[in-house]
Amino acid sequence: MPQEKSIDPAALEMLRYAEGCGIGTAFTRADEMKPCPIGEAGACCRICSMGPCRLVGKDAEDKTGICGADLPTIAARHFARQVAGGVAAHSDHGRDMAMTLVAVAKGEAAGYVVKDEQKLMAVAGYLGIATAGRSVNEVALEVGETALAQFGQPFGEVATTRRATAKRQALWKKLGLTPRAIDREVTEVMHRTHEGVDLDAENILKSALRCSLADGWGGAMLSTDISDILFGTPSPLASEVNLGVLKADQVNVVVHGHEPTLSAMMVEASRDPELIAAAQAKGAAGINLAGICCTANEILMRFGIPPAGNFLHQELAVLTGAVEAMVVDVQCIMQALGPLSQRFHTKLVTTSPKAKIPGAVHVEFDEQRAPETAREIVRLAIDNYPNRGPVHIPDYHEPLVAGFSHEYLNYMQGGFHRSSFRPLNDAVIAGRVRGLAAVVGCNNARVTQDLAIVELIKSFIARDVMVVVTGCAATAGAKAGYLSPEILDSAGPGLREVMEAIGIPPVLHLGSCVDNSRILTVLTQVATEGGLGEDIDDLPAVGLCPEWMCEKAIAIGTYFAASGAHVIFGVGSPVRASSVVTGLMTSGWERLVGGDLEFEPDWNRMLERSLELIDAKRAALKLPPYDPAQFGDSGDTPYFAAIRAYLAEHDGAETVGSPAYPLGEGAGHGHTHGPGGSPHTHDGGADHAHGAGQEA
Ligand code: BF8
Ligand code: SF4
Repeated sequence: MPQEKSIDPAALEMLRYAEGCGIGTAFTRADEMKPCPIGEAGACCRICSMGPCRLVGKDAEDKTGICGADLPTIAARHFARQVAGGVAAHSDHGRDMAMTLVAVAKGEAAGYVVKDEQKLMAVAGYLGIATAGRSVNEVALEVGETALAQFGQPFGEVATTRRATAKRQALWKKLGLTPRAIDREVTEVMHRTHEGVDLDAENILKSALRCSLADGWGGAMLSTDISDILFGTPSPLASEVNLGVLKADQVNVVVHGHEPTLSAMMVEASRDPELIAAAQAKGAAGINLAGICCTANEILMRFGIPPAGNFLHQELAVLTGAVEAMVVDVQCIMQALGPLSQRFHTKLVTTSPKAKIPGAVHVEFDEQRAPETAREIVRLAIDNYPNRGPVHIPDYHEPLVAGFSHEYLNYMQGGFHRSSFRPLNDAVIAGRVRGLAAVVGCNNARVTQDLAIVELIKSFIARDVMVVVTGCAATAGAKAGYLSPEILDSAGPGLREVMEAIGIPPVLHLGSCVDNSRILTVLTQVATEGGLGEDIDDLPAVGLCPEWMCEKAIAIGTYFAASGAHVIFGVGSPVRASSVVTGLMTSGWERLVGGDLEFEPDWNRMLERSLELIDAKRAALKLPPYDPAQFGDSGDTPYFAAIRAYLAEHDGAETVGSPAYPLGEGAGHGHTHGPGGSPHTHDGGADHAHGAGQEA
């Protein structure tokens, strides 16, 4: 049934349209190809050519592969390799960011500058780099080189792990879990899980924990920090989301993938008056830039560019027939886009030497000539506009507020000079806020798109649990209207009162998947602010990844567990076949590091379990039990009144054809302007949003 495919009416409309055109998508391919039940549960080993060995049947836990490897070893090895794959992806992205920073500092990357000097100095501080009396570029060069050293240093430990609590750092040291160098941890997991090396499931999983920390507290954290340095630390801005952000009368360019380097240049290119004039000469009203997946989050957070959707929307965007160019870099890009784009006029443009797709045009991104590359791609899209066939854009676009960073949350709670998390901690202590939930991660074609994500967000805020979101889960929440300030009305009275007082919405978009590192530093500050214990494992907080799909999600879940958080994934467990490994990752890890990783396909049970975990932490902290009737209704603050008034008046996204502010100001106001500055706003000219606050 189509309605089982997605809760998003735009997706459902496009799936009906695809069916009419006789075109398959990931949604239909998921029906046609069932997952292999052996591999899915972690019971298949294909590490050497004596296999693949499949340990199945009622006595599977007593069987071994040809080499004698048992089910715990096989499941743990496969899981560890998934972690290593995810860490490699995030960290290689982080490395590219560091390379760009070095090139900028040396004056070799035209078009880029250090946009957020304050963040540069803060990062220099974490890395132990002197800043006094040095130029911005000198500091930037040393920050970039120090960041690069974290990948391959022969001795020492990954420097950014020093941002964890002292207690956590000591625990990691005691357990031998402190990552030494990012690449080394990935390599070591690959070595240990090679045929005939580490054959003890518990020991294999320990290496997976250490490897994951090289991501969250290493590669991903550096990626976030350097992106903030180069493109600005996010602060709140308004935009809109879903396929309806595509414009029937404009040249639509969709950027898809993960890295902000090229997409930031695409923002600039698509605002270029010369290129806009070229688009007009072809009969288009302008150039419209939109995003998919985490590239969308990167340029939403800093430039207000509207996301056209999350992971499962990539094919649907091409199906609209309105996309002149889909420009991809790395990660989460379906090969299906190659043949699909050839059935439409869409030019699929690959840009990374690491990621080519049959059927695509390759325009290689080179940071030394980034603005030219971006302009070349926009030109290609403009030239493609006259080739358009029939266009079908579903008319759904929801307003949203995004752009929350750790720095901004600090600012909101105490101003520039007295920044703190005191108001939030006090609210949790008093029970106005029951706890915190991070809802993150992917779409997965095996489950109803966005359903579990949106139901969890909705259920949490109604129960006074504050929610932070990243990645495709953030886009899912936004499409369903949960990132609109209007949603304050759906929050429980205690949460609502606090959010109004602080001046933030109950669901905070913290960015892309590498920006999950922001959640680590936020939790660390909450834990050290006072009154809620000493470390992340003391907090009434839980992490959820309801629709996990890829190895990066597994890496993220693992580093949150290793940092002390309880983590619950949806869909299904990749180690289900082994009760031993399941036990090691739940009670075993909880004893070891205070956090754990559980898998629960039913979102209702994910919710129950989350609330149980949150309430248990409250009890352990001797906080008053959560009482939903304790706090009454509250009024509106001027902050929300202002956002509401803005949305009522402007109801629409920024389009790059009509910039309301020059690119150079993008997010540079992050630290210096306050919340008093209105959220980034733009003159949209978009028509009305549909399905606001739609229910699943
Ligand atoms: O890095 S949430 S589907 S786009 S992996 Fe991919 Fe998953 Fe989306 Fe972002 Ni994250
Ligand atoms: Fe089979 Fe062992 Fe080879 Fe794995 S490593 S495929 S269990 S023989």
